[in-house]
Amino acid sequence: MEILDGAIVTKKKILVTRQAFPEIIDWLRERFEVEHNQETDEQWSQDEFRRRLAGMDGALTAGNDRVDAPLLDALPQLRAVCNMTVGFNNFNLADMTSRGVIATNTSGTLDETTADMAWALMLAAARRVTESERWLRAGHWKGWKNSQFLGQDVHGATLGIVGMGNIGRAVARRARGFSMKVIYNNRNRVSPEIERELGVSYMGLDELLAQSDFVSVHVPYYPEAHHLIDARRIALLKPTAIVVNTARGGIIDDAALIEALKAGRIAGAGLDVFEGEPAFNPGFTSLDNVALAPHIGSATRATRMRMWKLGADNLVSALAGERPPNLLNPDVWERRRR
Ligand code: 8YV
Repeated sequence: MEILDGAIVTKKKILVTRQAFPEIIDWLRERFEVEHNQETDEQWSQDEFRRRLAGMDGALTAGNDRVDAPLLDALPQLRAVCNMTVGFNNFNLADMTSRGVIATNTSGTLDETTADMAWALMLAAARRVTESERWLRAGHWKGWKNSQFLGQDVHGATLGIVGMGNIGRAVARRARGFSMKVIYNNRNRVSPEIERELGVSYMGLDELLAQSDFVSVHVPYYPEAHHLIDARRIALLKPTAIVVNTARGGIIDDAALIEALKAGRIAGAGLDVFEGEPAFNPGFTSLDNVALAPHIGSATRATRMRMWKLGADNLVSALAGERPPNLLNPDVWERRRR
């Protein structure tokens, strides 16, 4: 509650589910009554999430906070859930829409940063950077040898990009500096102008996998994308191929990927995301030919700040009755306007 020009104004209540930068919490506090998770930053169980959301008008959420019918039915006062992430596979959009709950994401905030990470993993896997560092730290280096950690050239190779959205395009632009041939697959072929500008050619997914030296995955997770790259498709890859995933766990069949890596049927992988993360298939840890990272694709201070700020802006708009900039379910909005 706040007194404004002598009148008592009740601030709306919001929940911030993960630890945000303090200036974001301060900014939100000027506008809302804020409950947060600043101290622990632990992922709450679904029960705890529901309990903490009781009485809230809105929430600022991260990628693991599941919002679906069972949760929403217990929270009839909830008006808006705003992800501070680009991916929104934690939302059941149909459930949110049918209950009139606004959903937003933060598209456009992390494209270049995630593209940088895809390249970091591609180069690390190709040049065996993490593997050779482990070996060096373990004290094995006794001197130079011609055959030590022979890797693969990235420059001049063929890069297959699966998913030509904003991040896929940012990856393609970087490939120019490496003189790569870039082929891509996407649900919808992009316009000839964009293909020309990026210097990329469209290809069916199977053919792309068979032709690529490097494959980088940039499709969002949606039900049909589950195991898009499965055992059959992994078998199409060249024995020298390296696969990079900075998109979402579950798009690649991790067990099939591990089999292929173990058997040397492909050369390597660079992975920032895993099926069932933060748990992940323990088979990866004993493989030398994979560079692994704990979902840090967007993890730079500047980018995370942009994500939080845009997520907060969306929440402020949504709860002020203004159309939020990154509205994911316009039907809810249309219904409210009528
Ligand atoms: C987030 C992401 O860090 O925005 C996304 O879709 O995958 C990441 O950048 C993560 O989802 C936070 O939960």
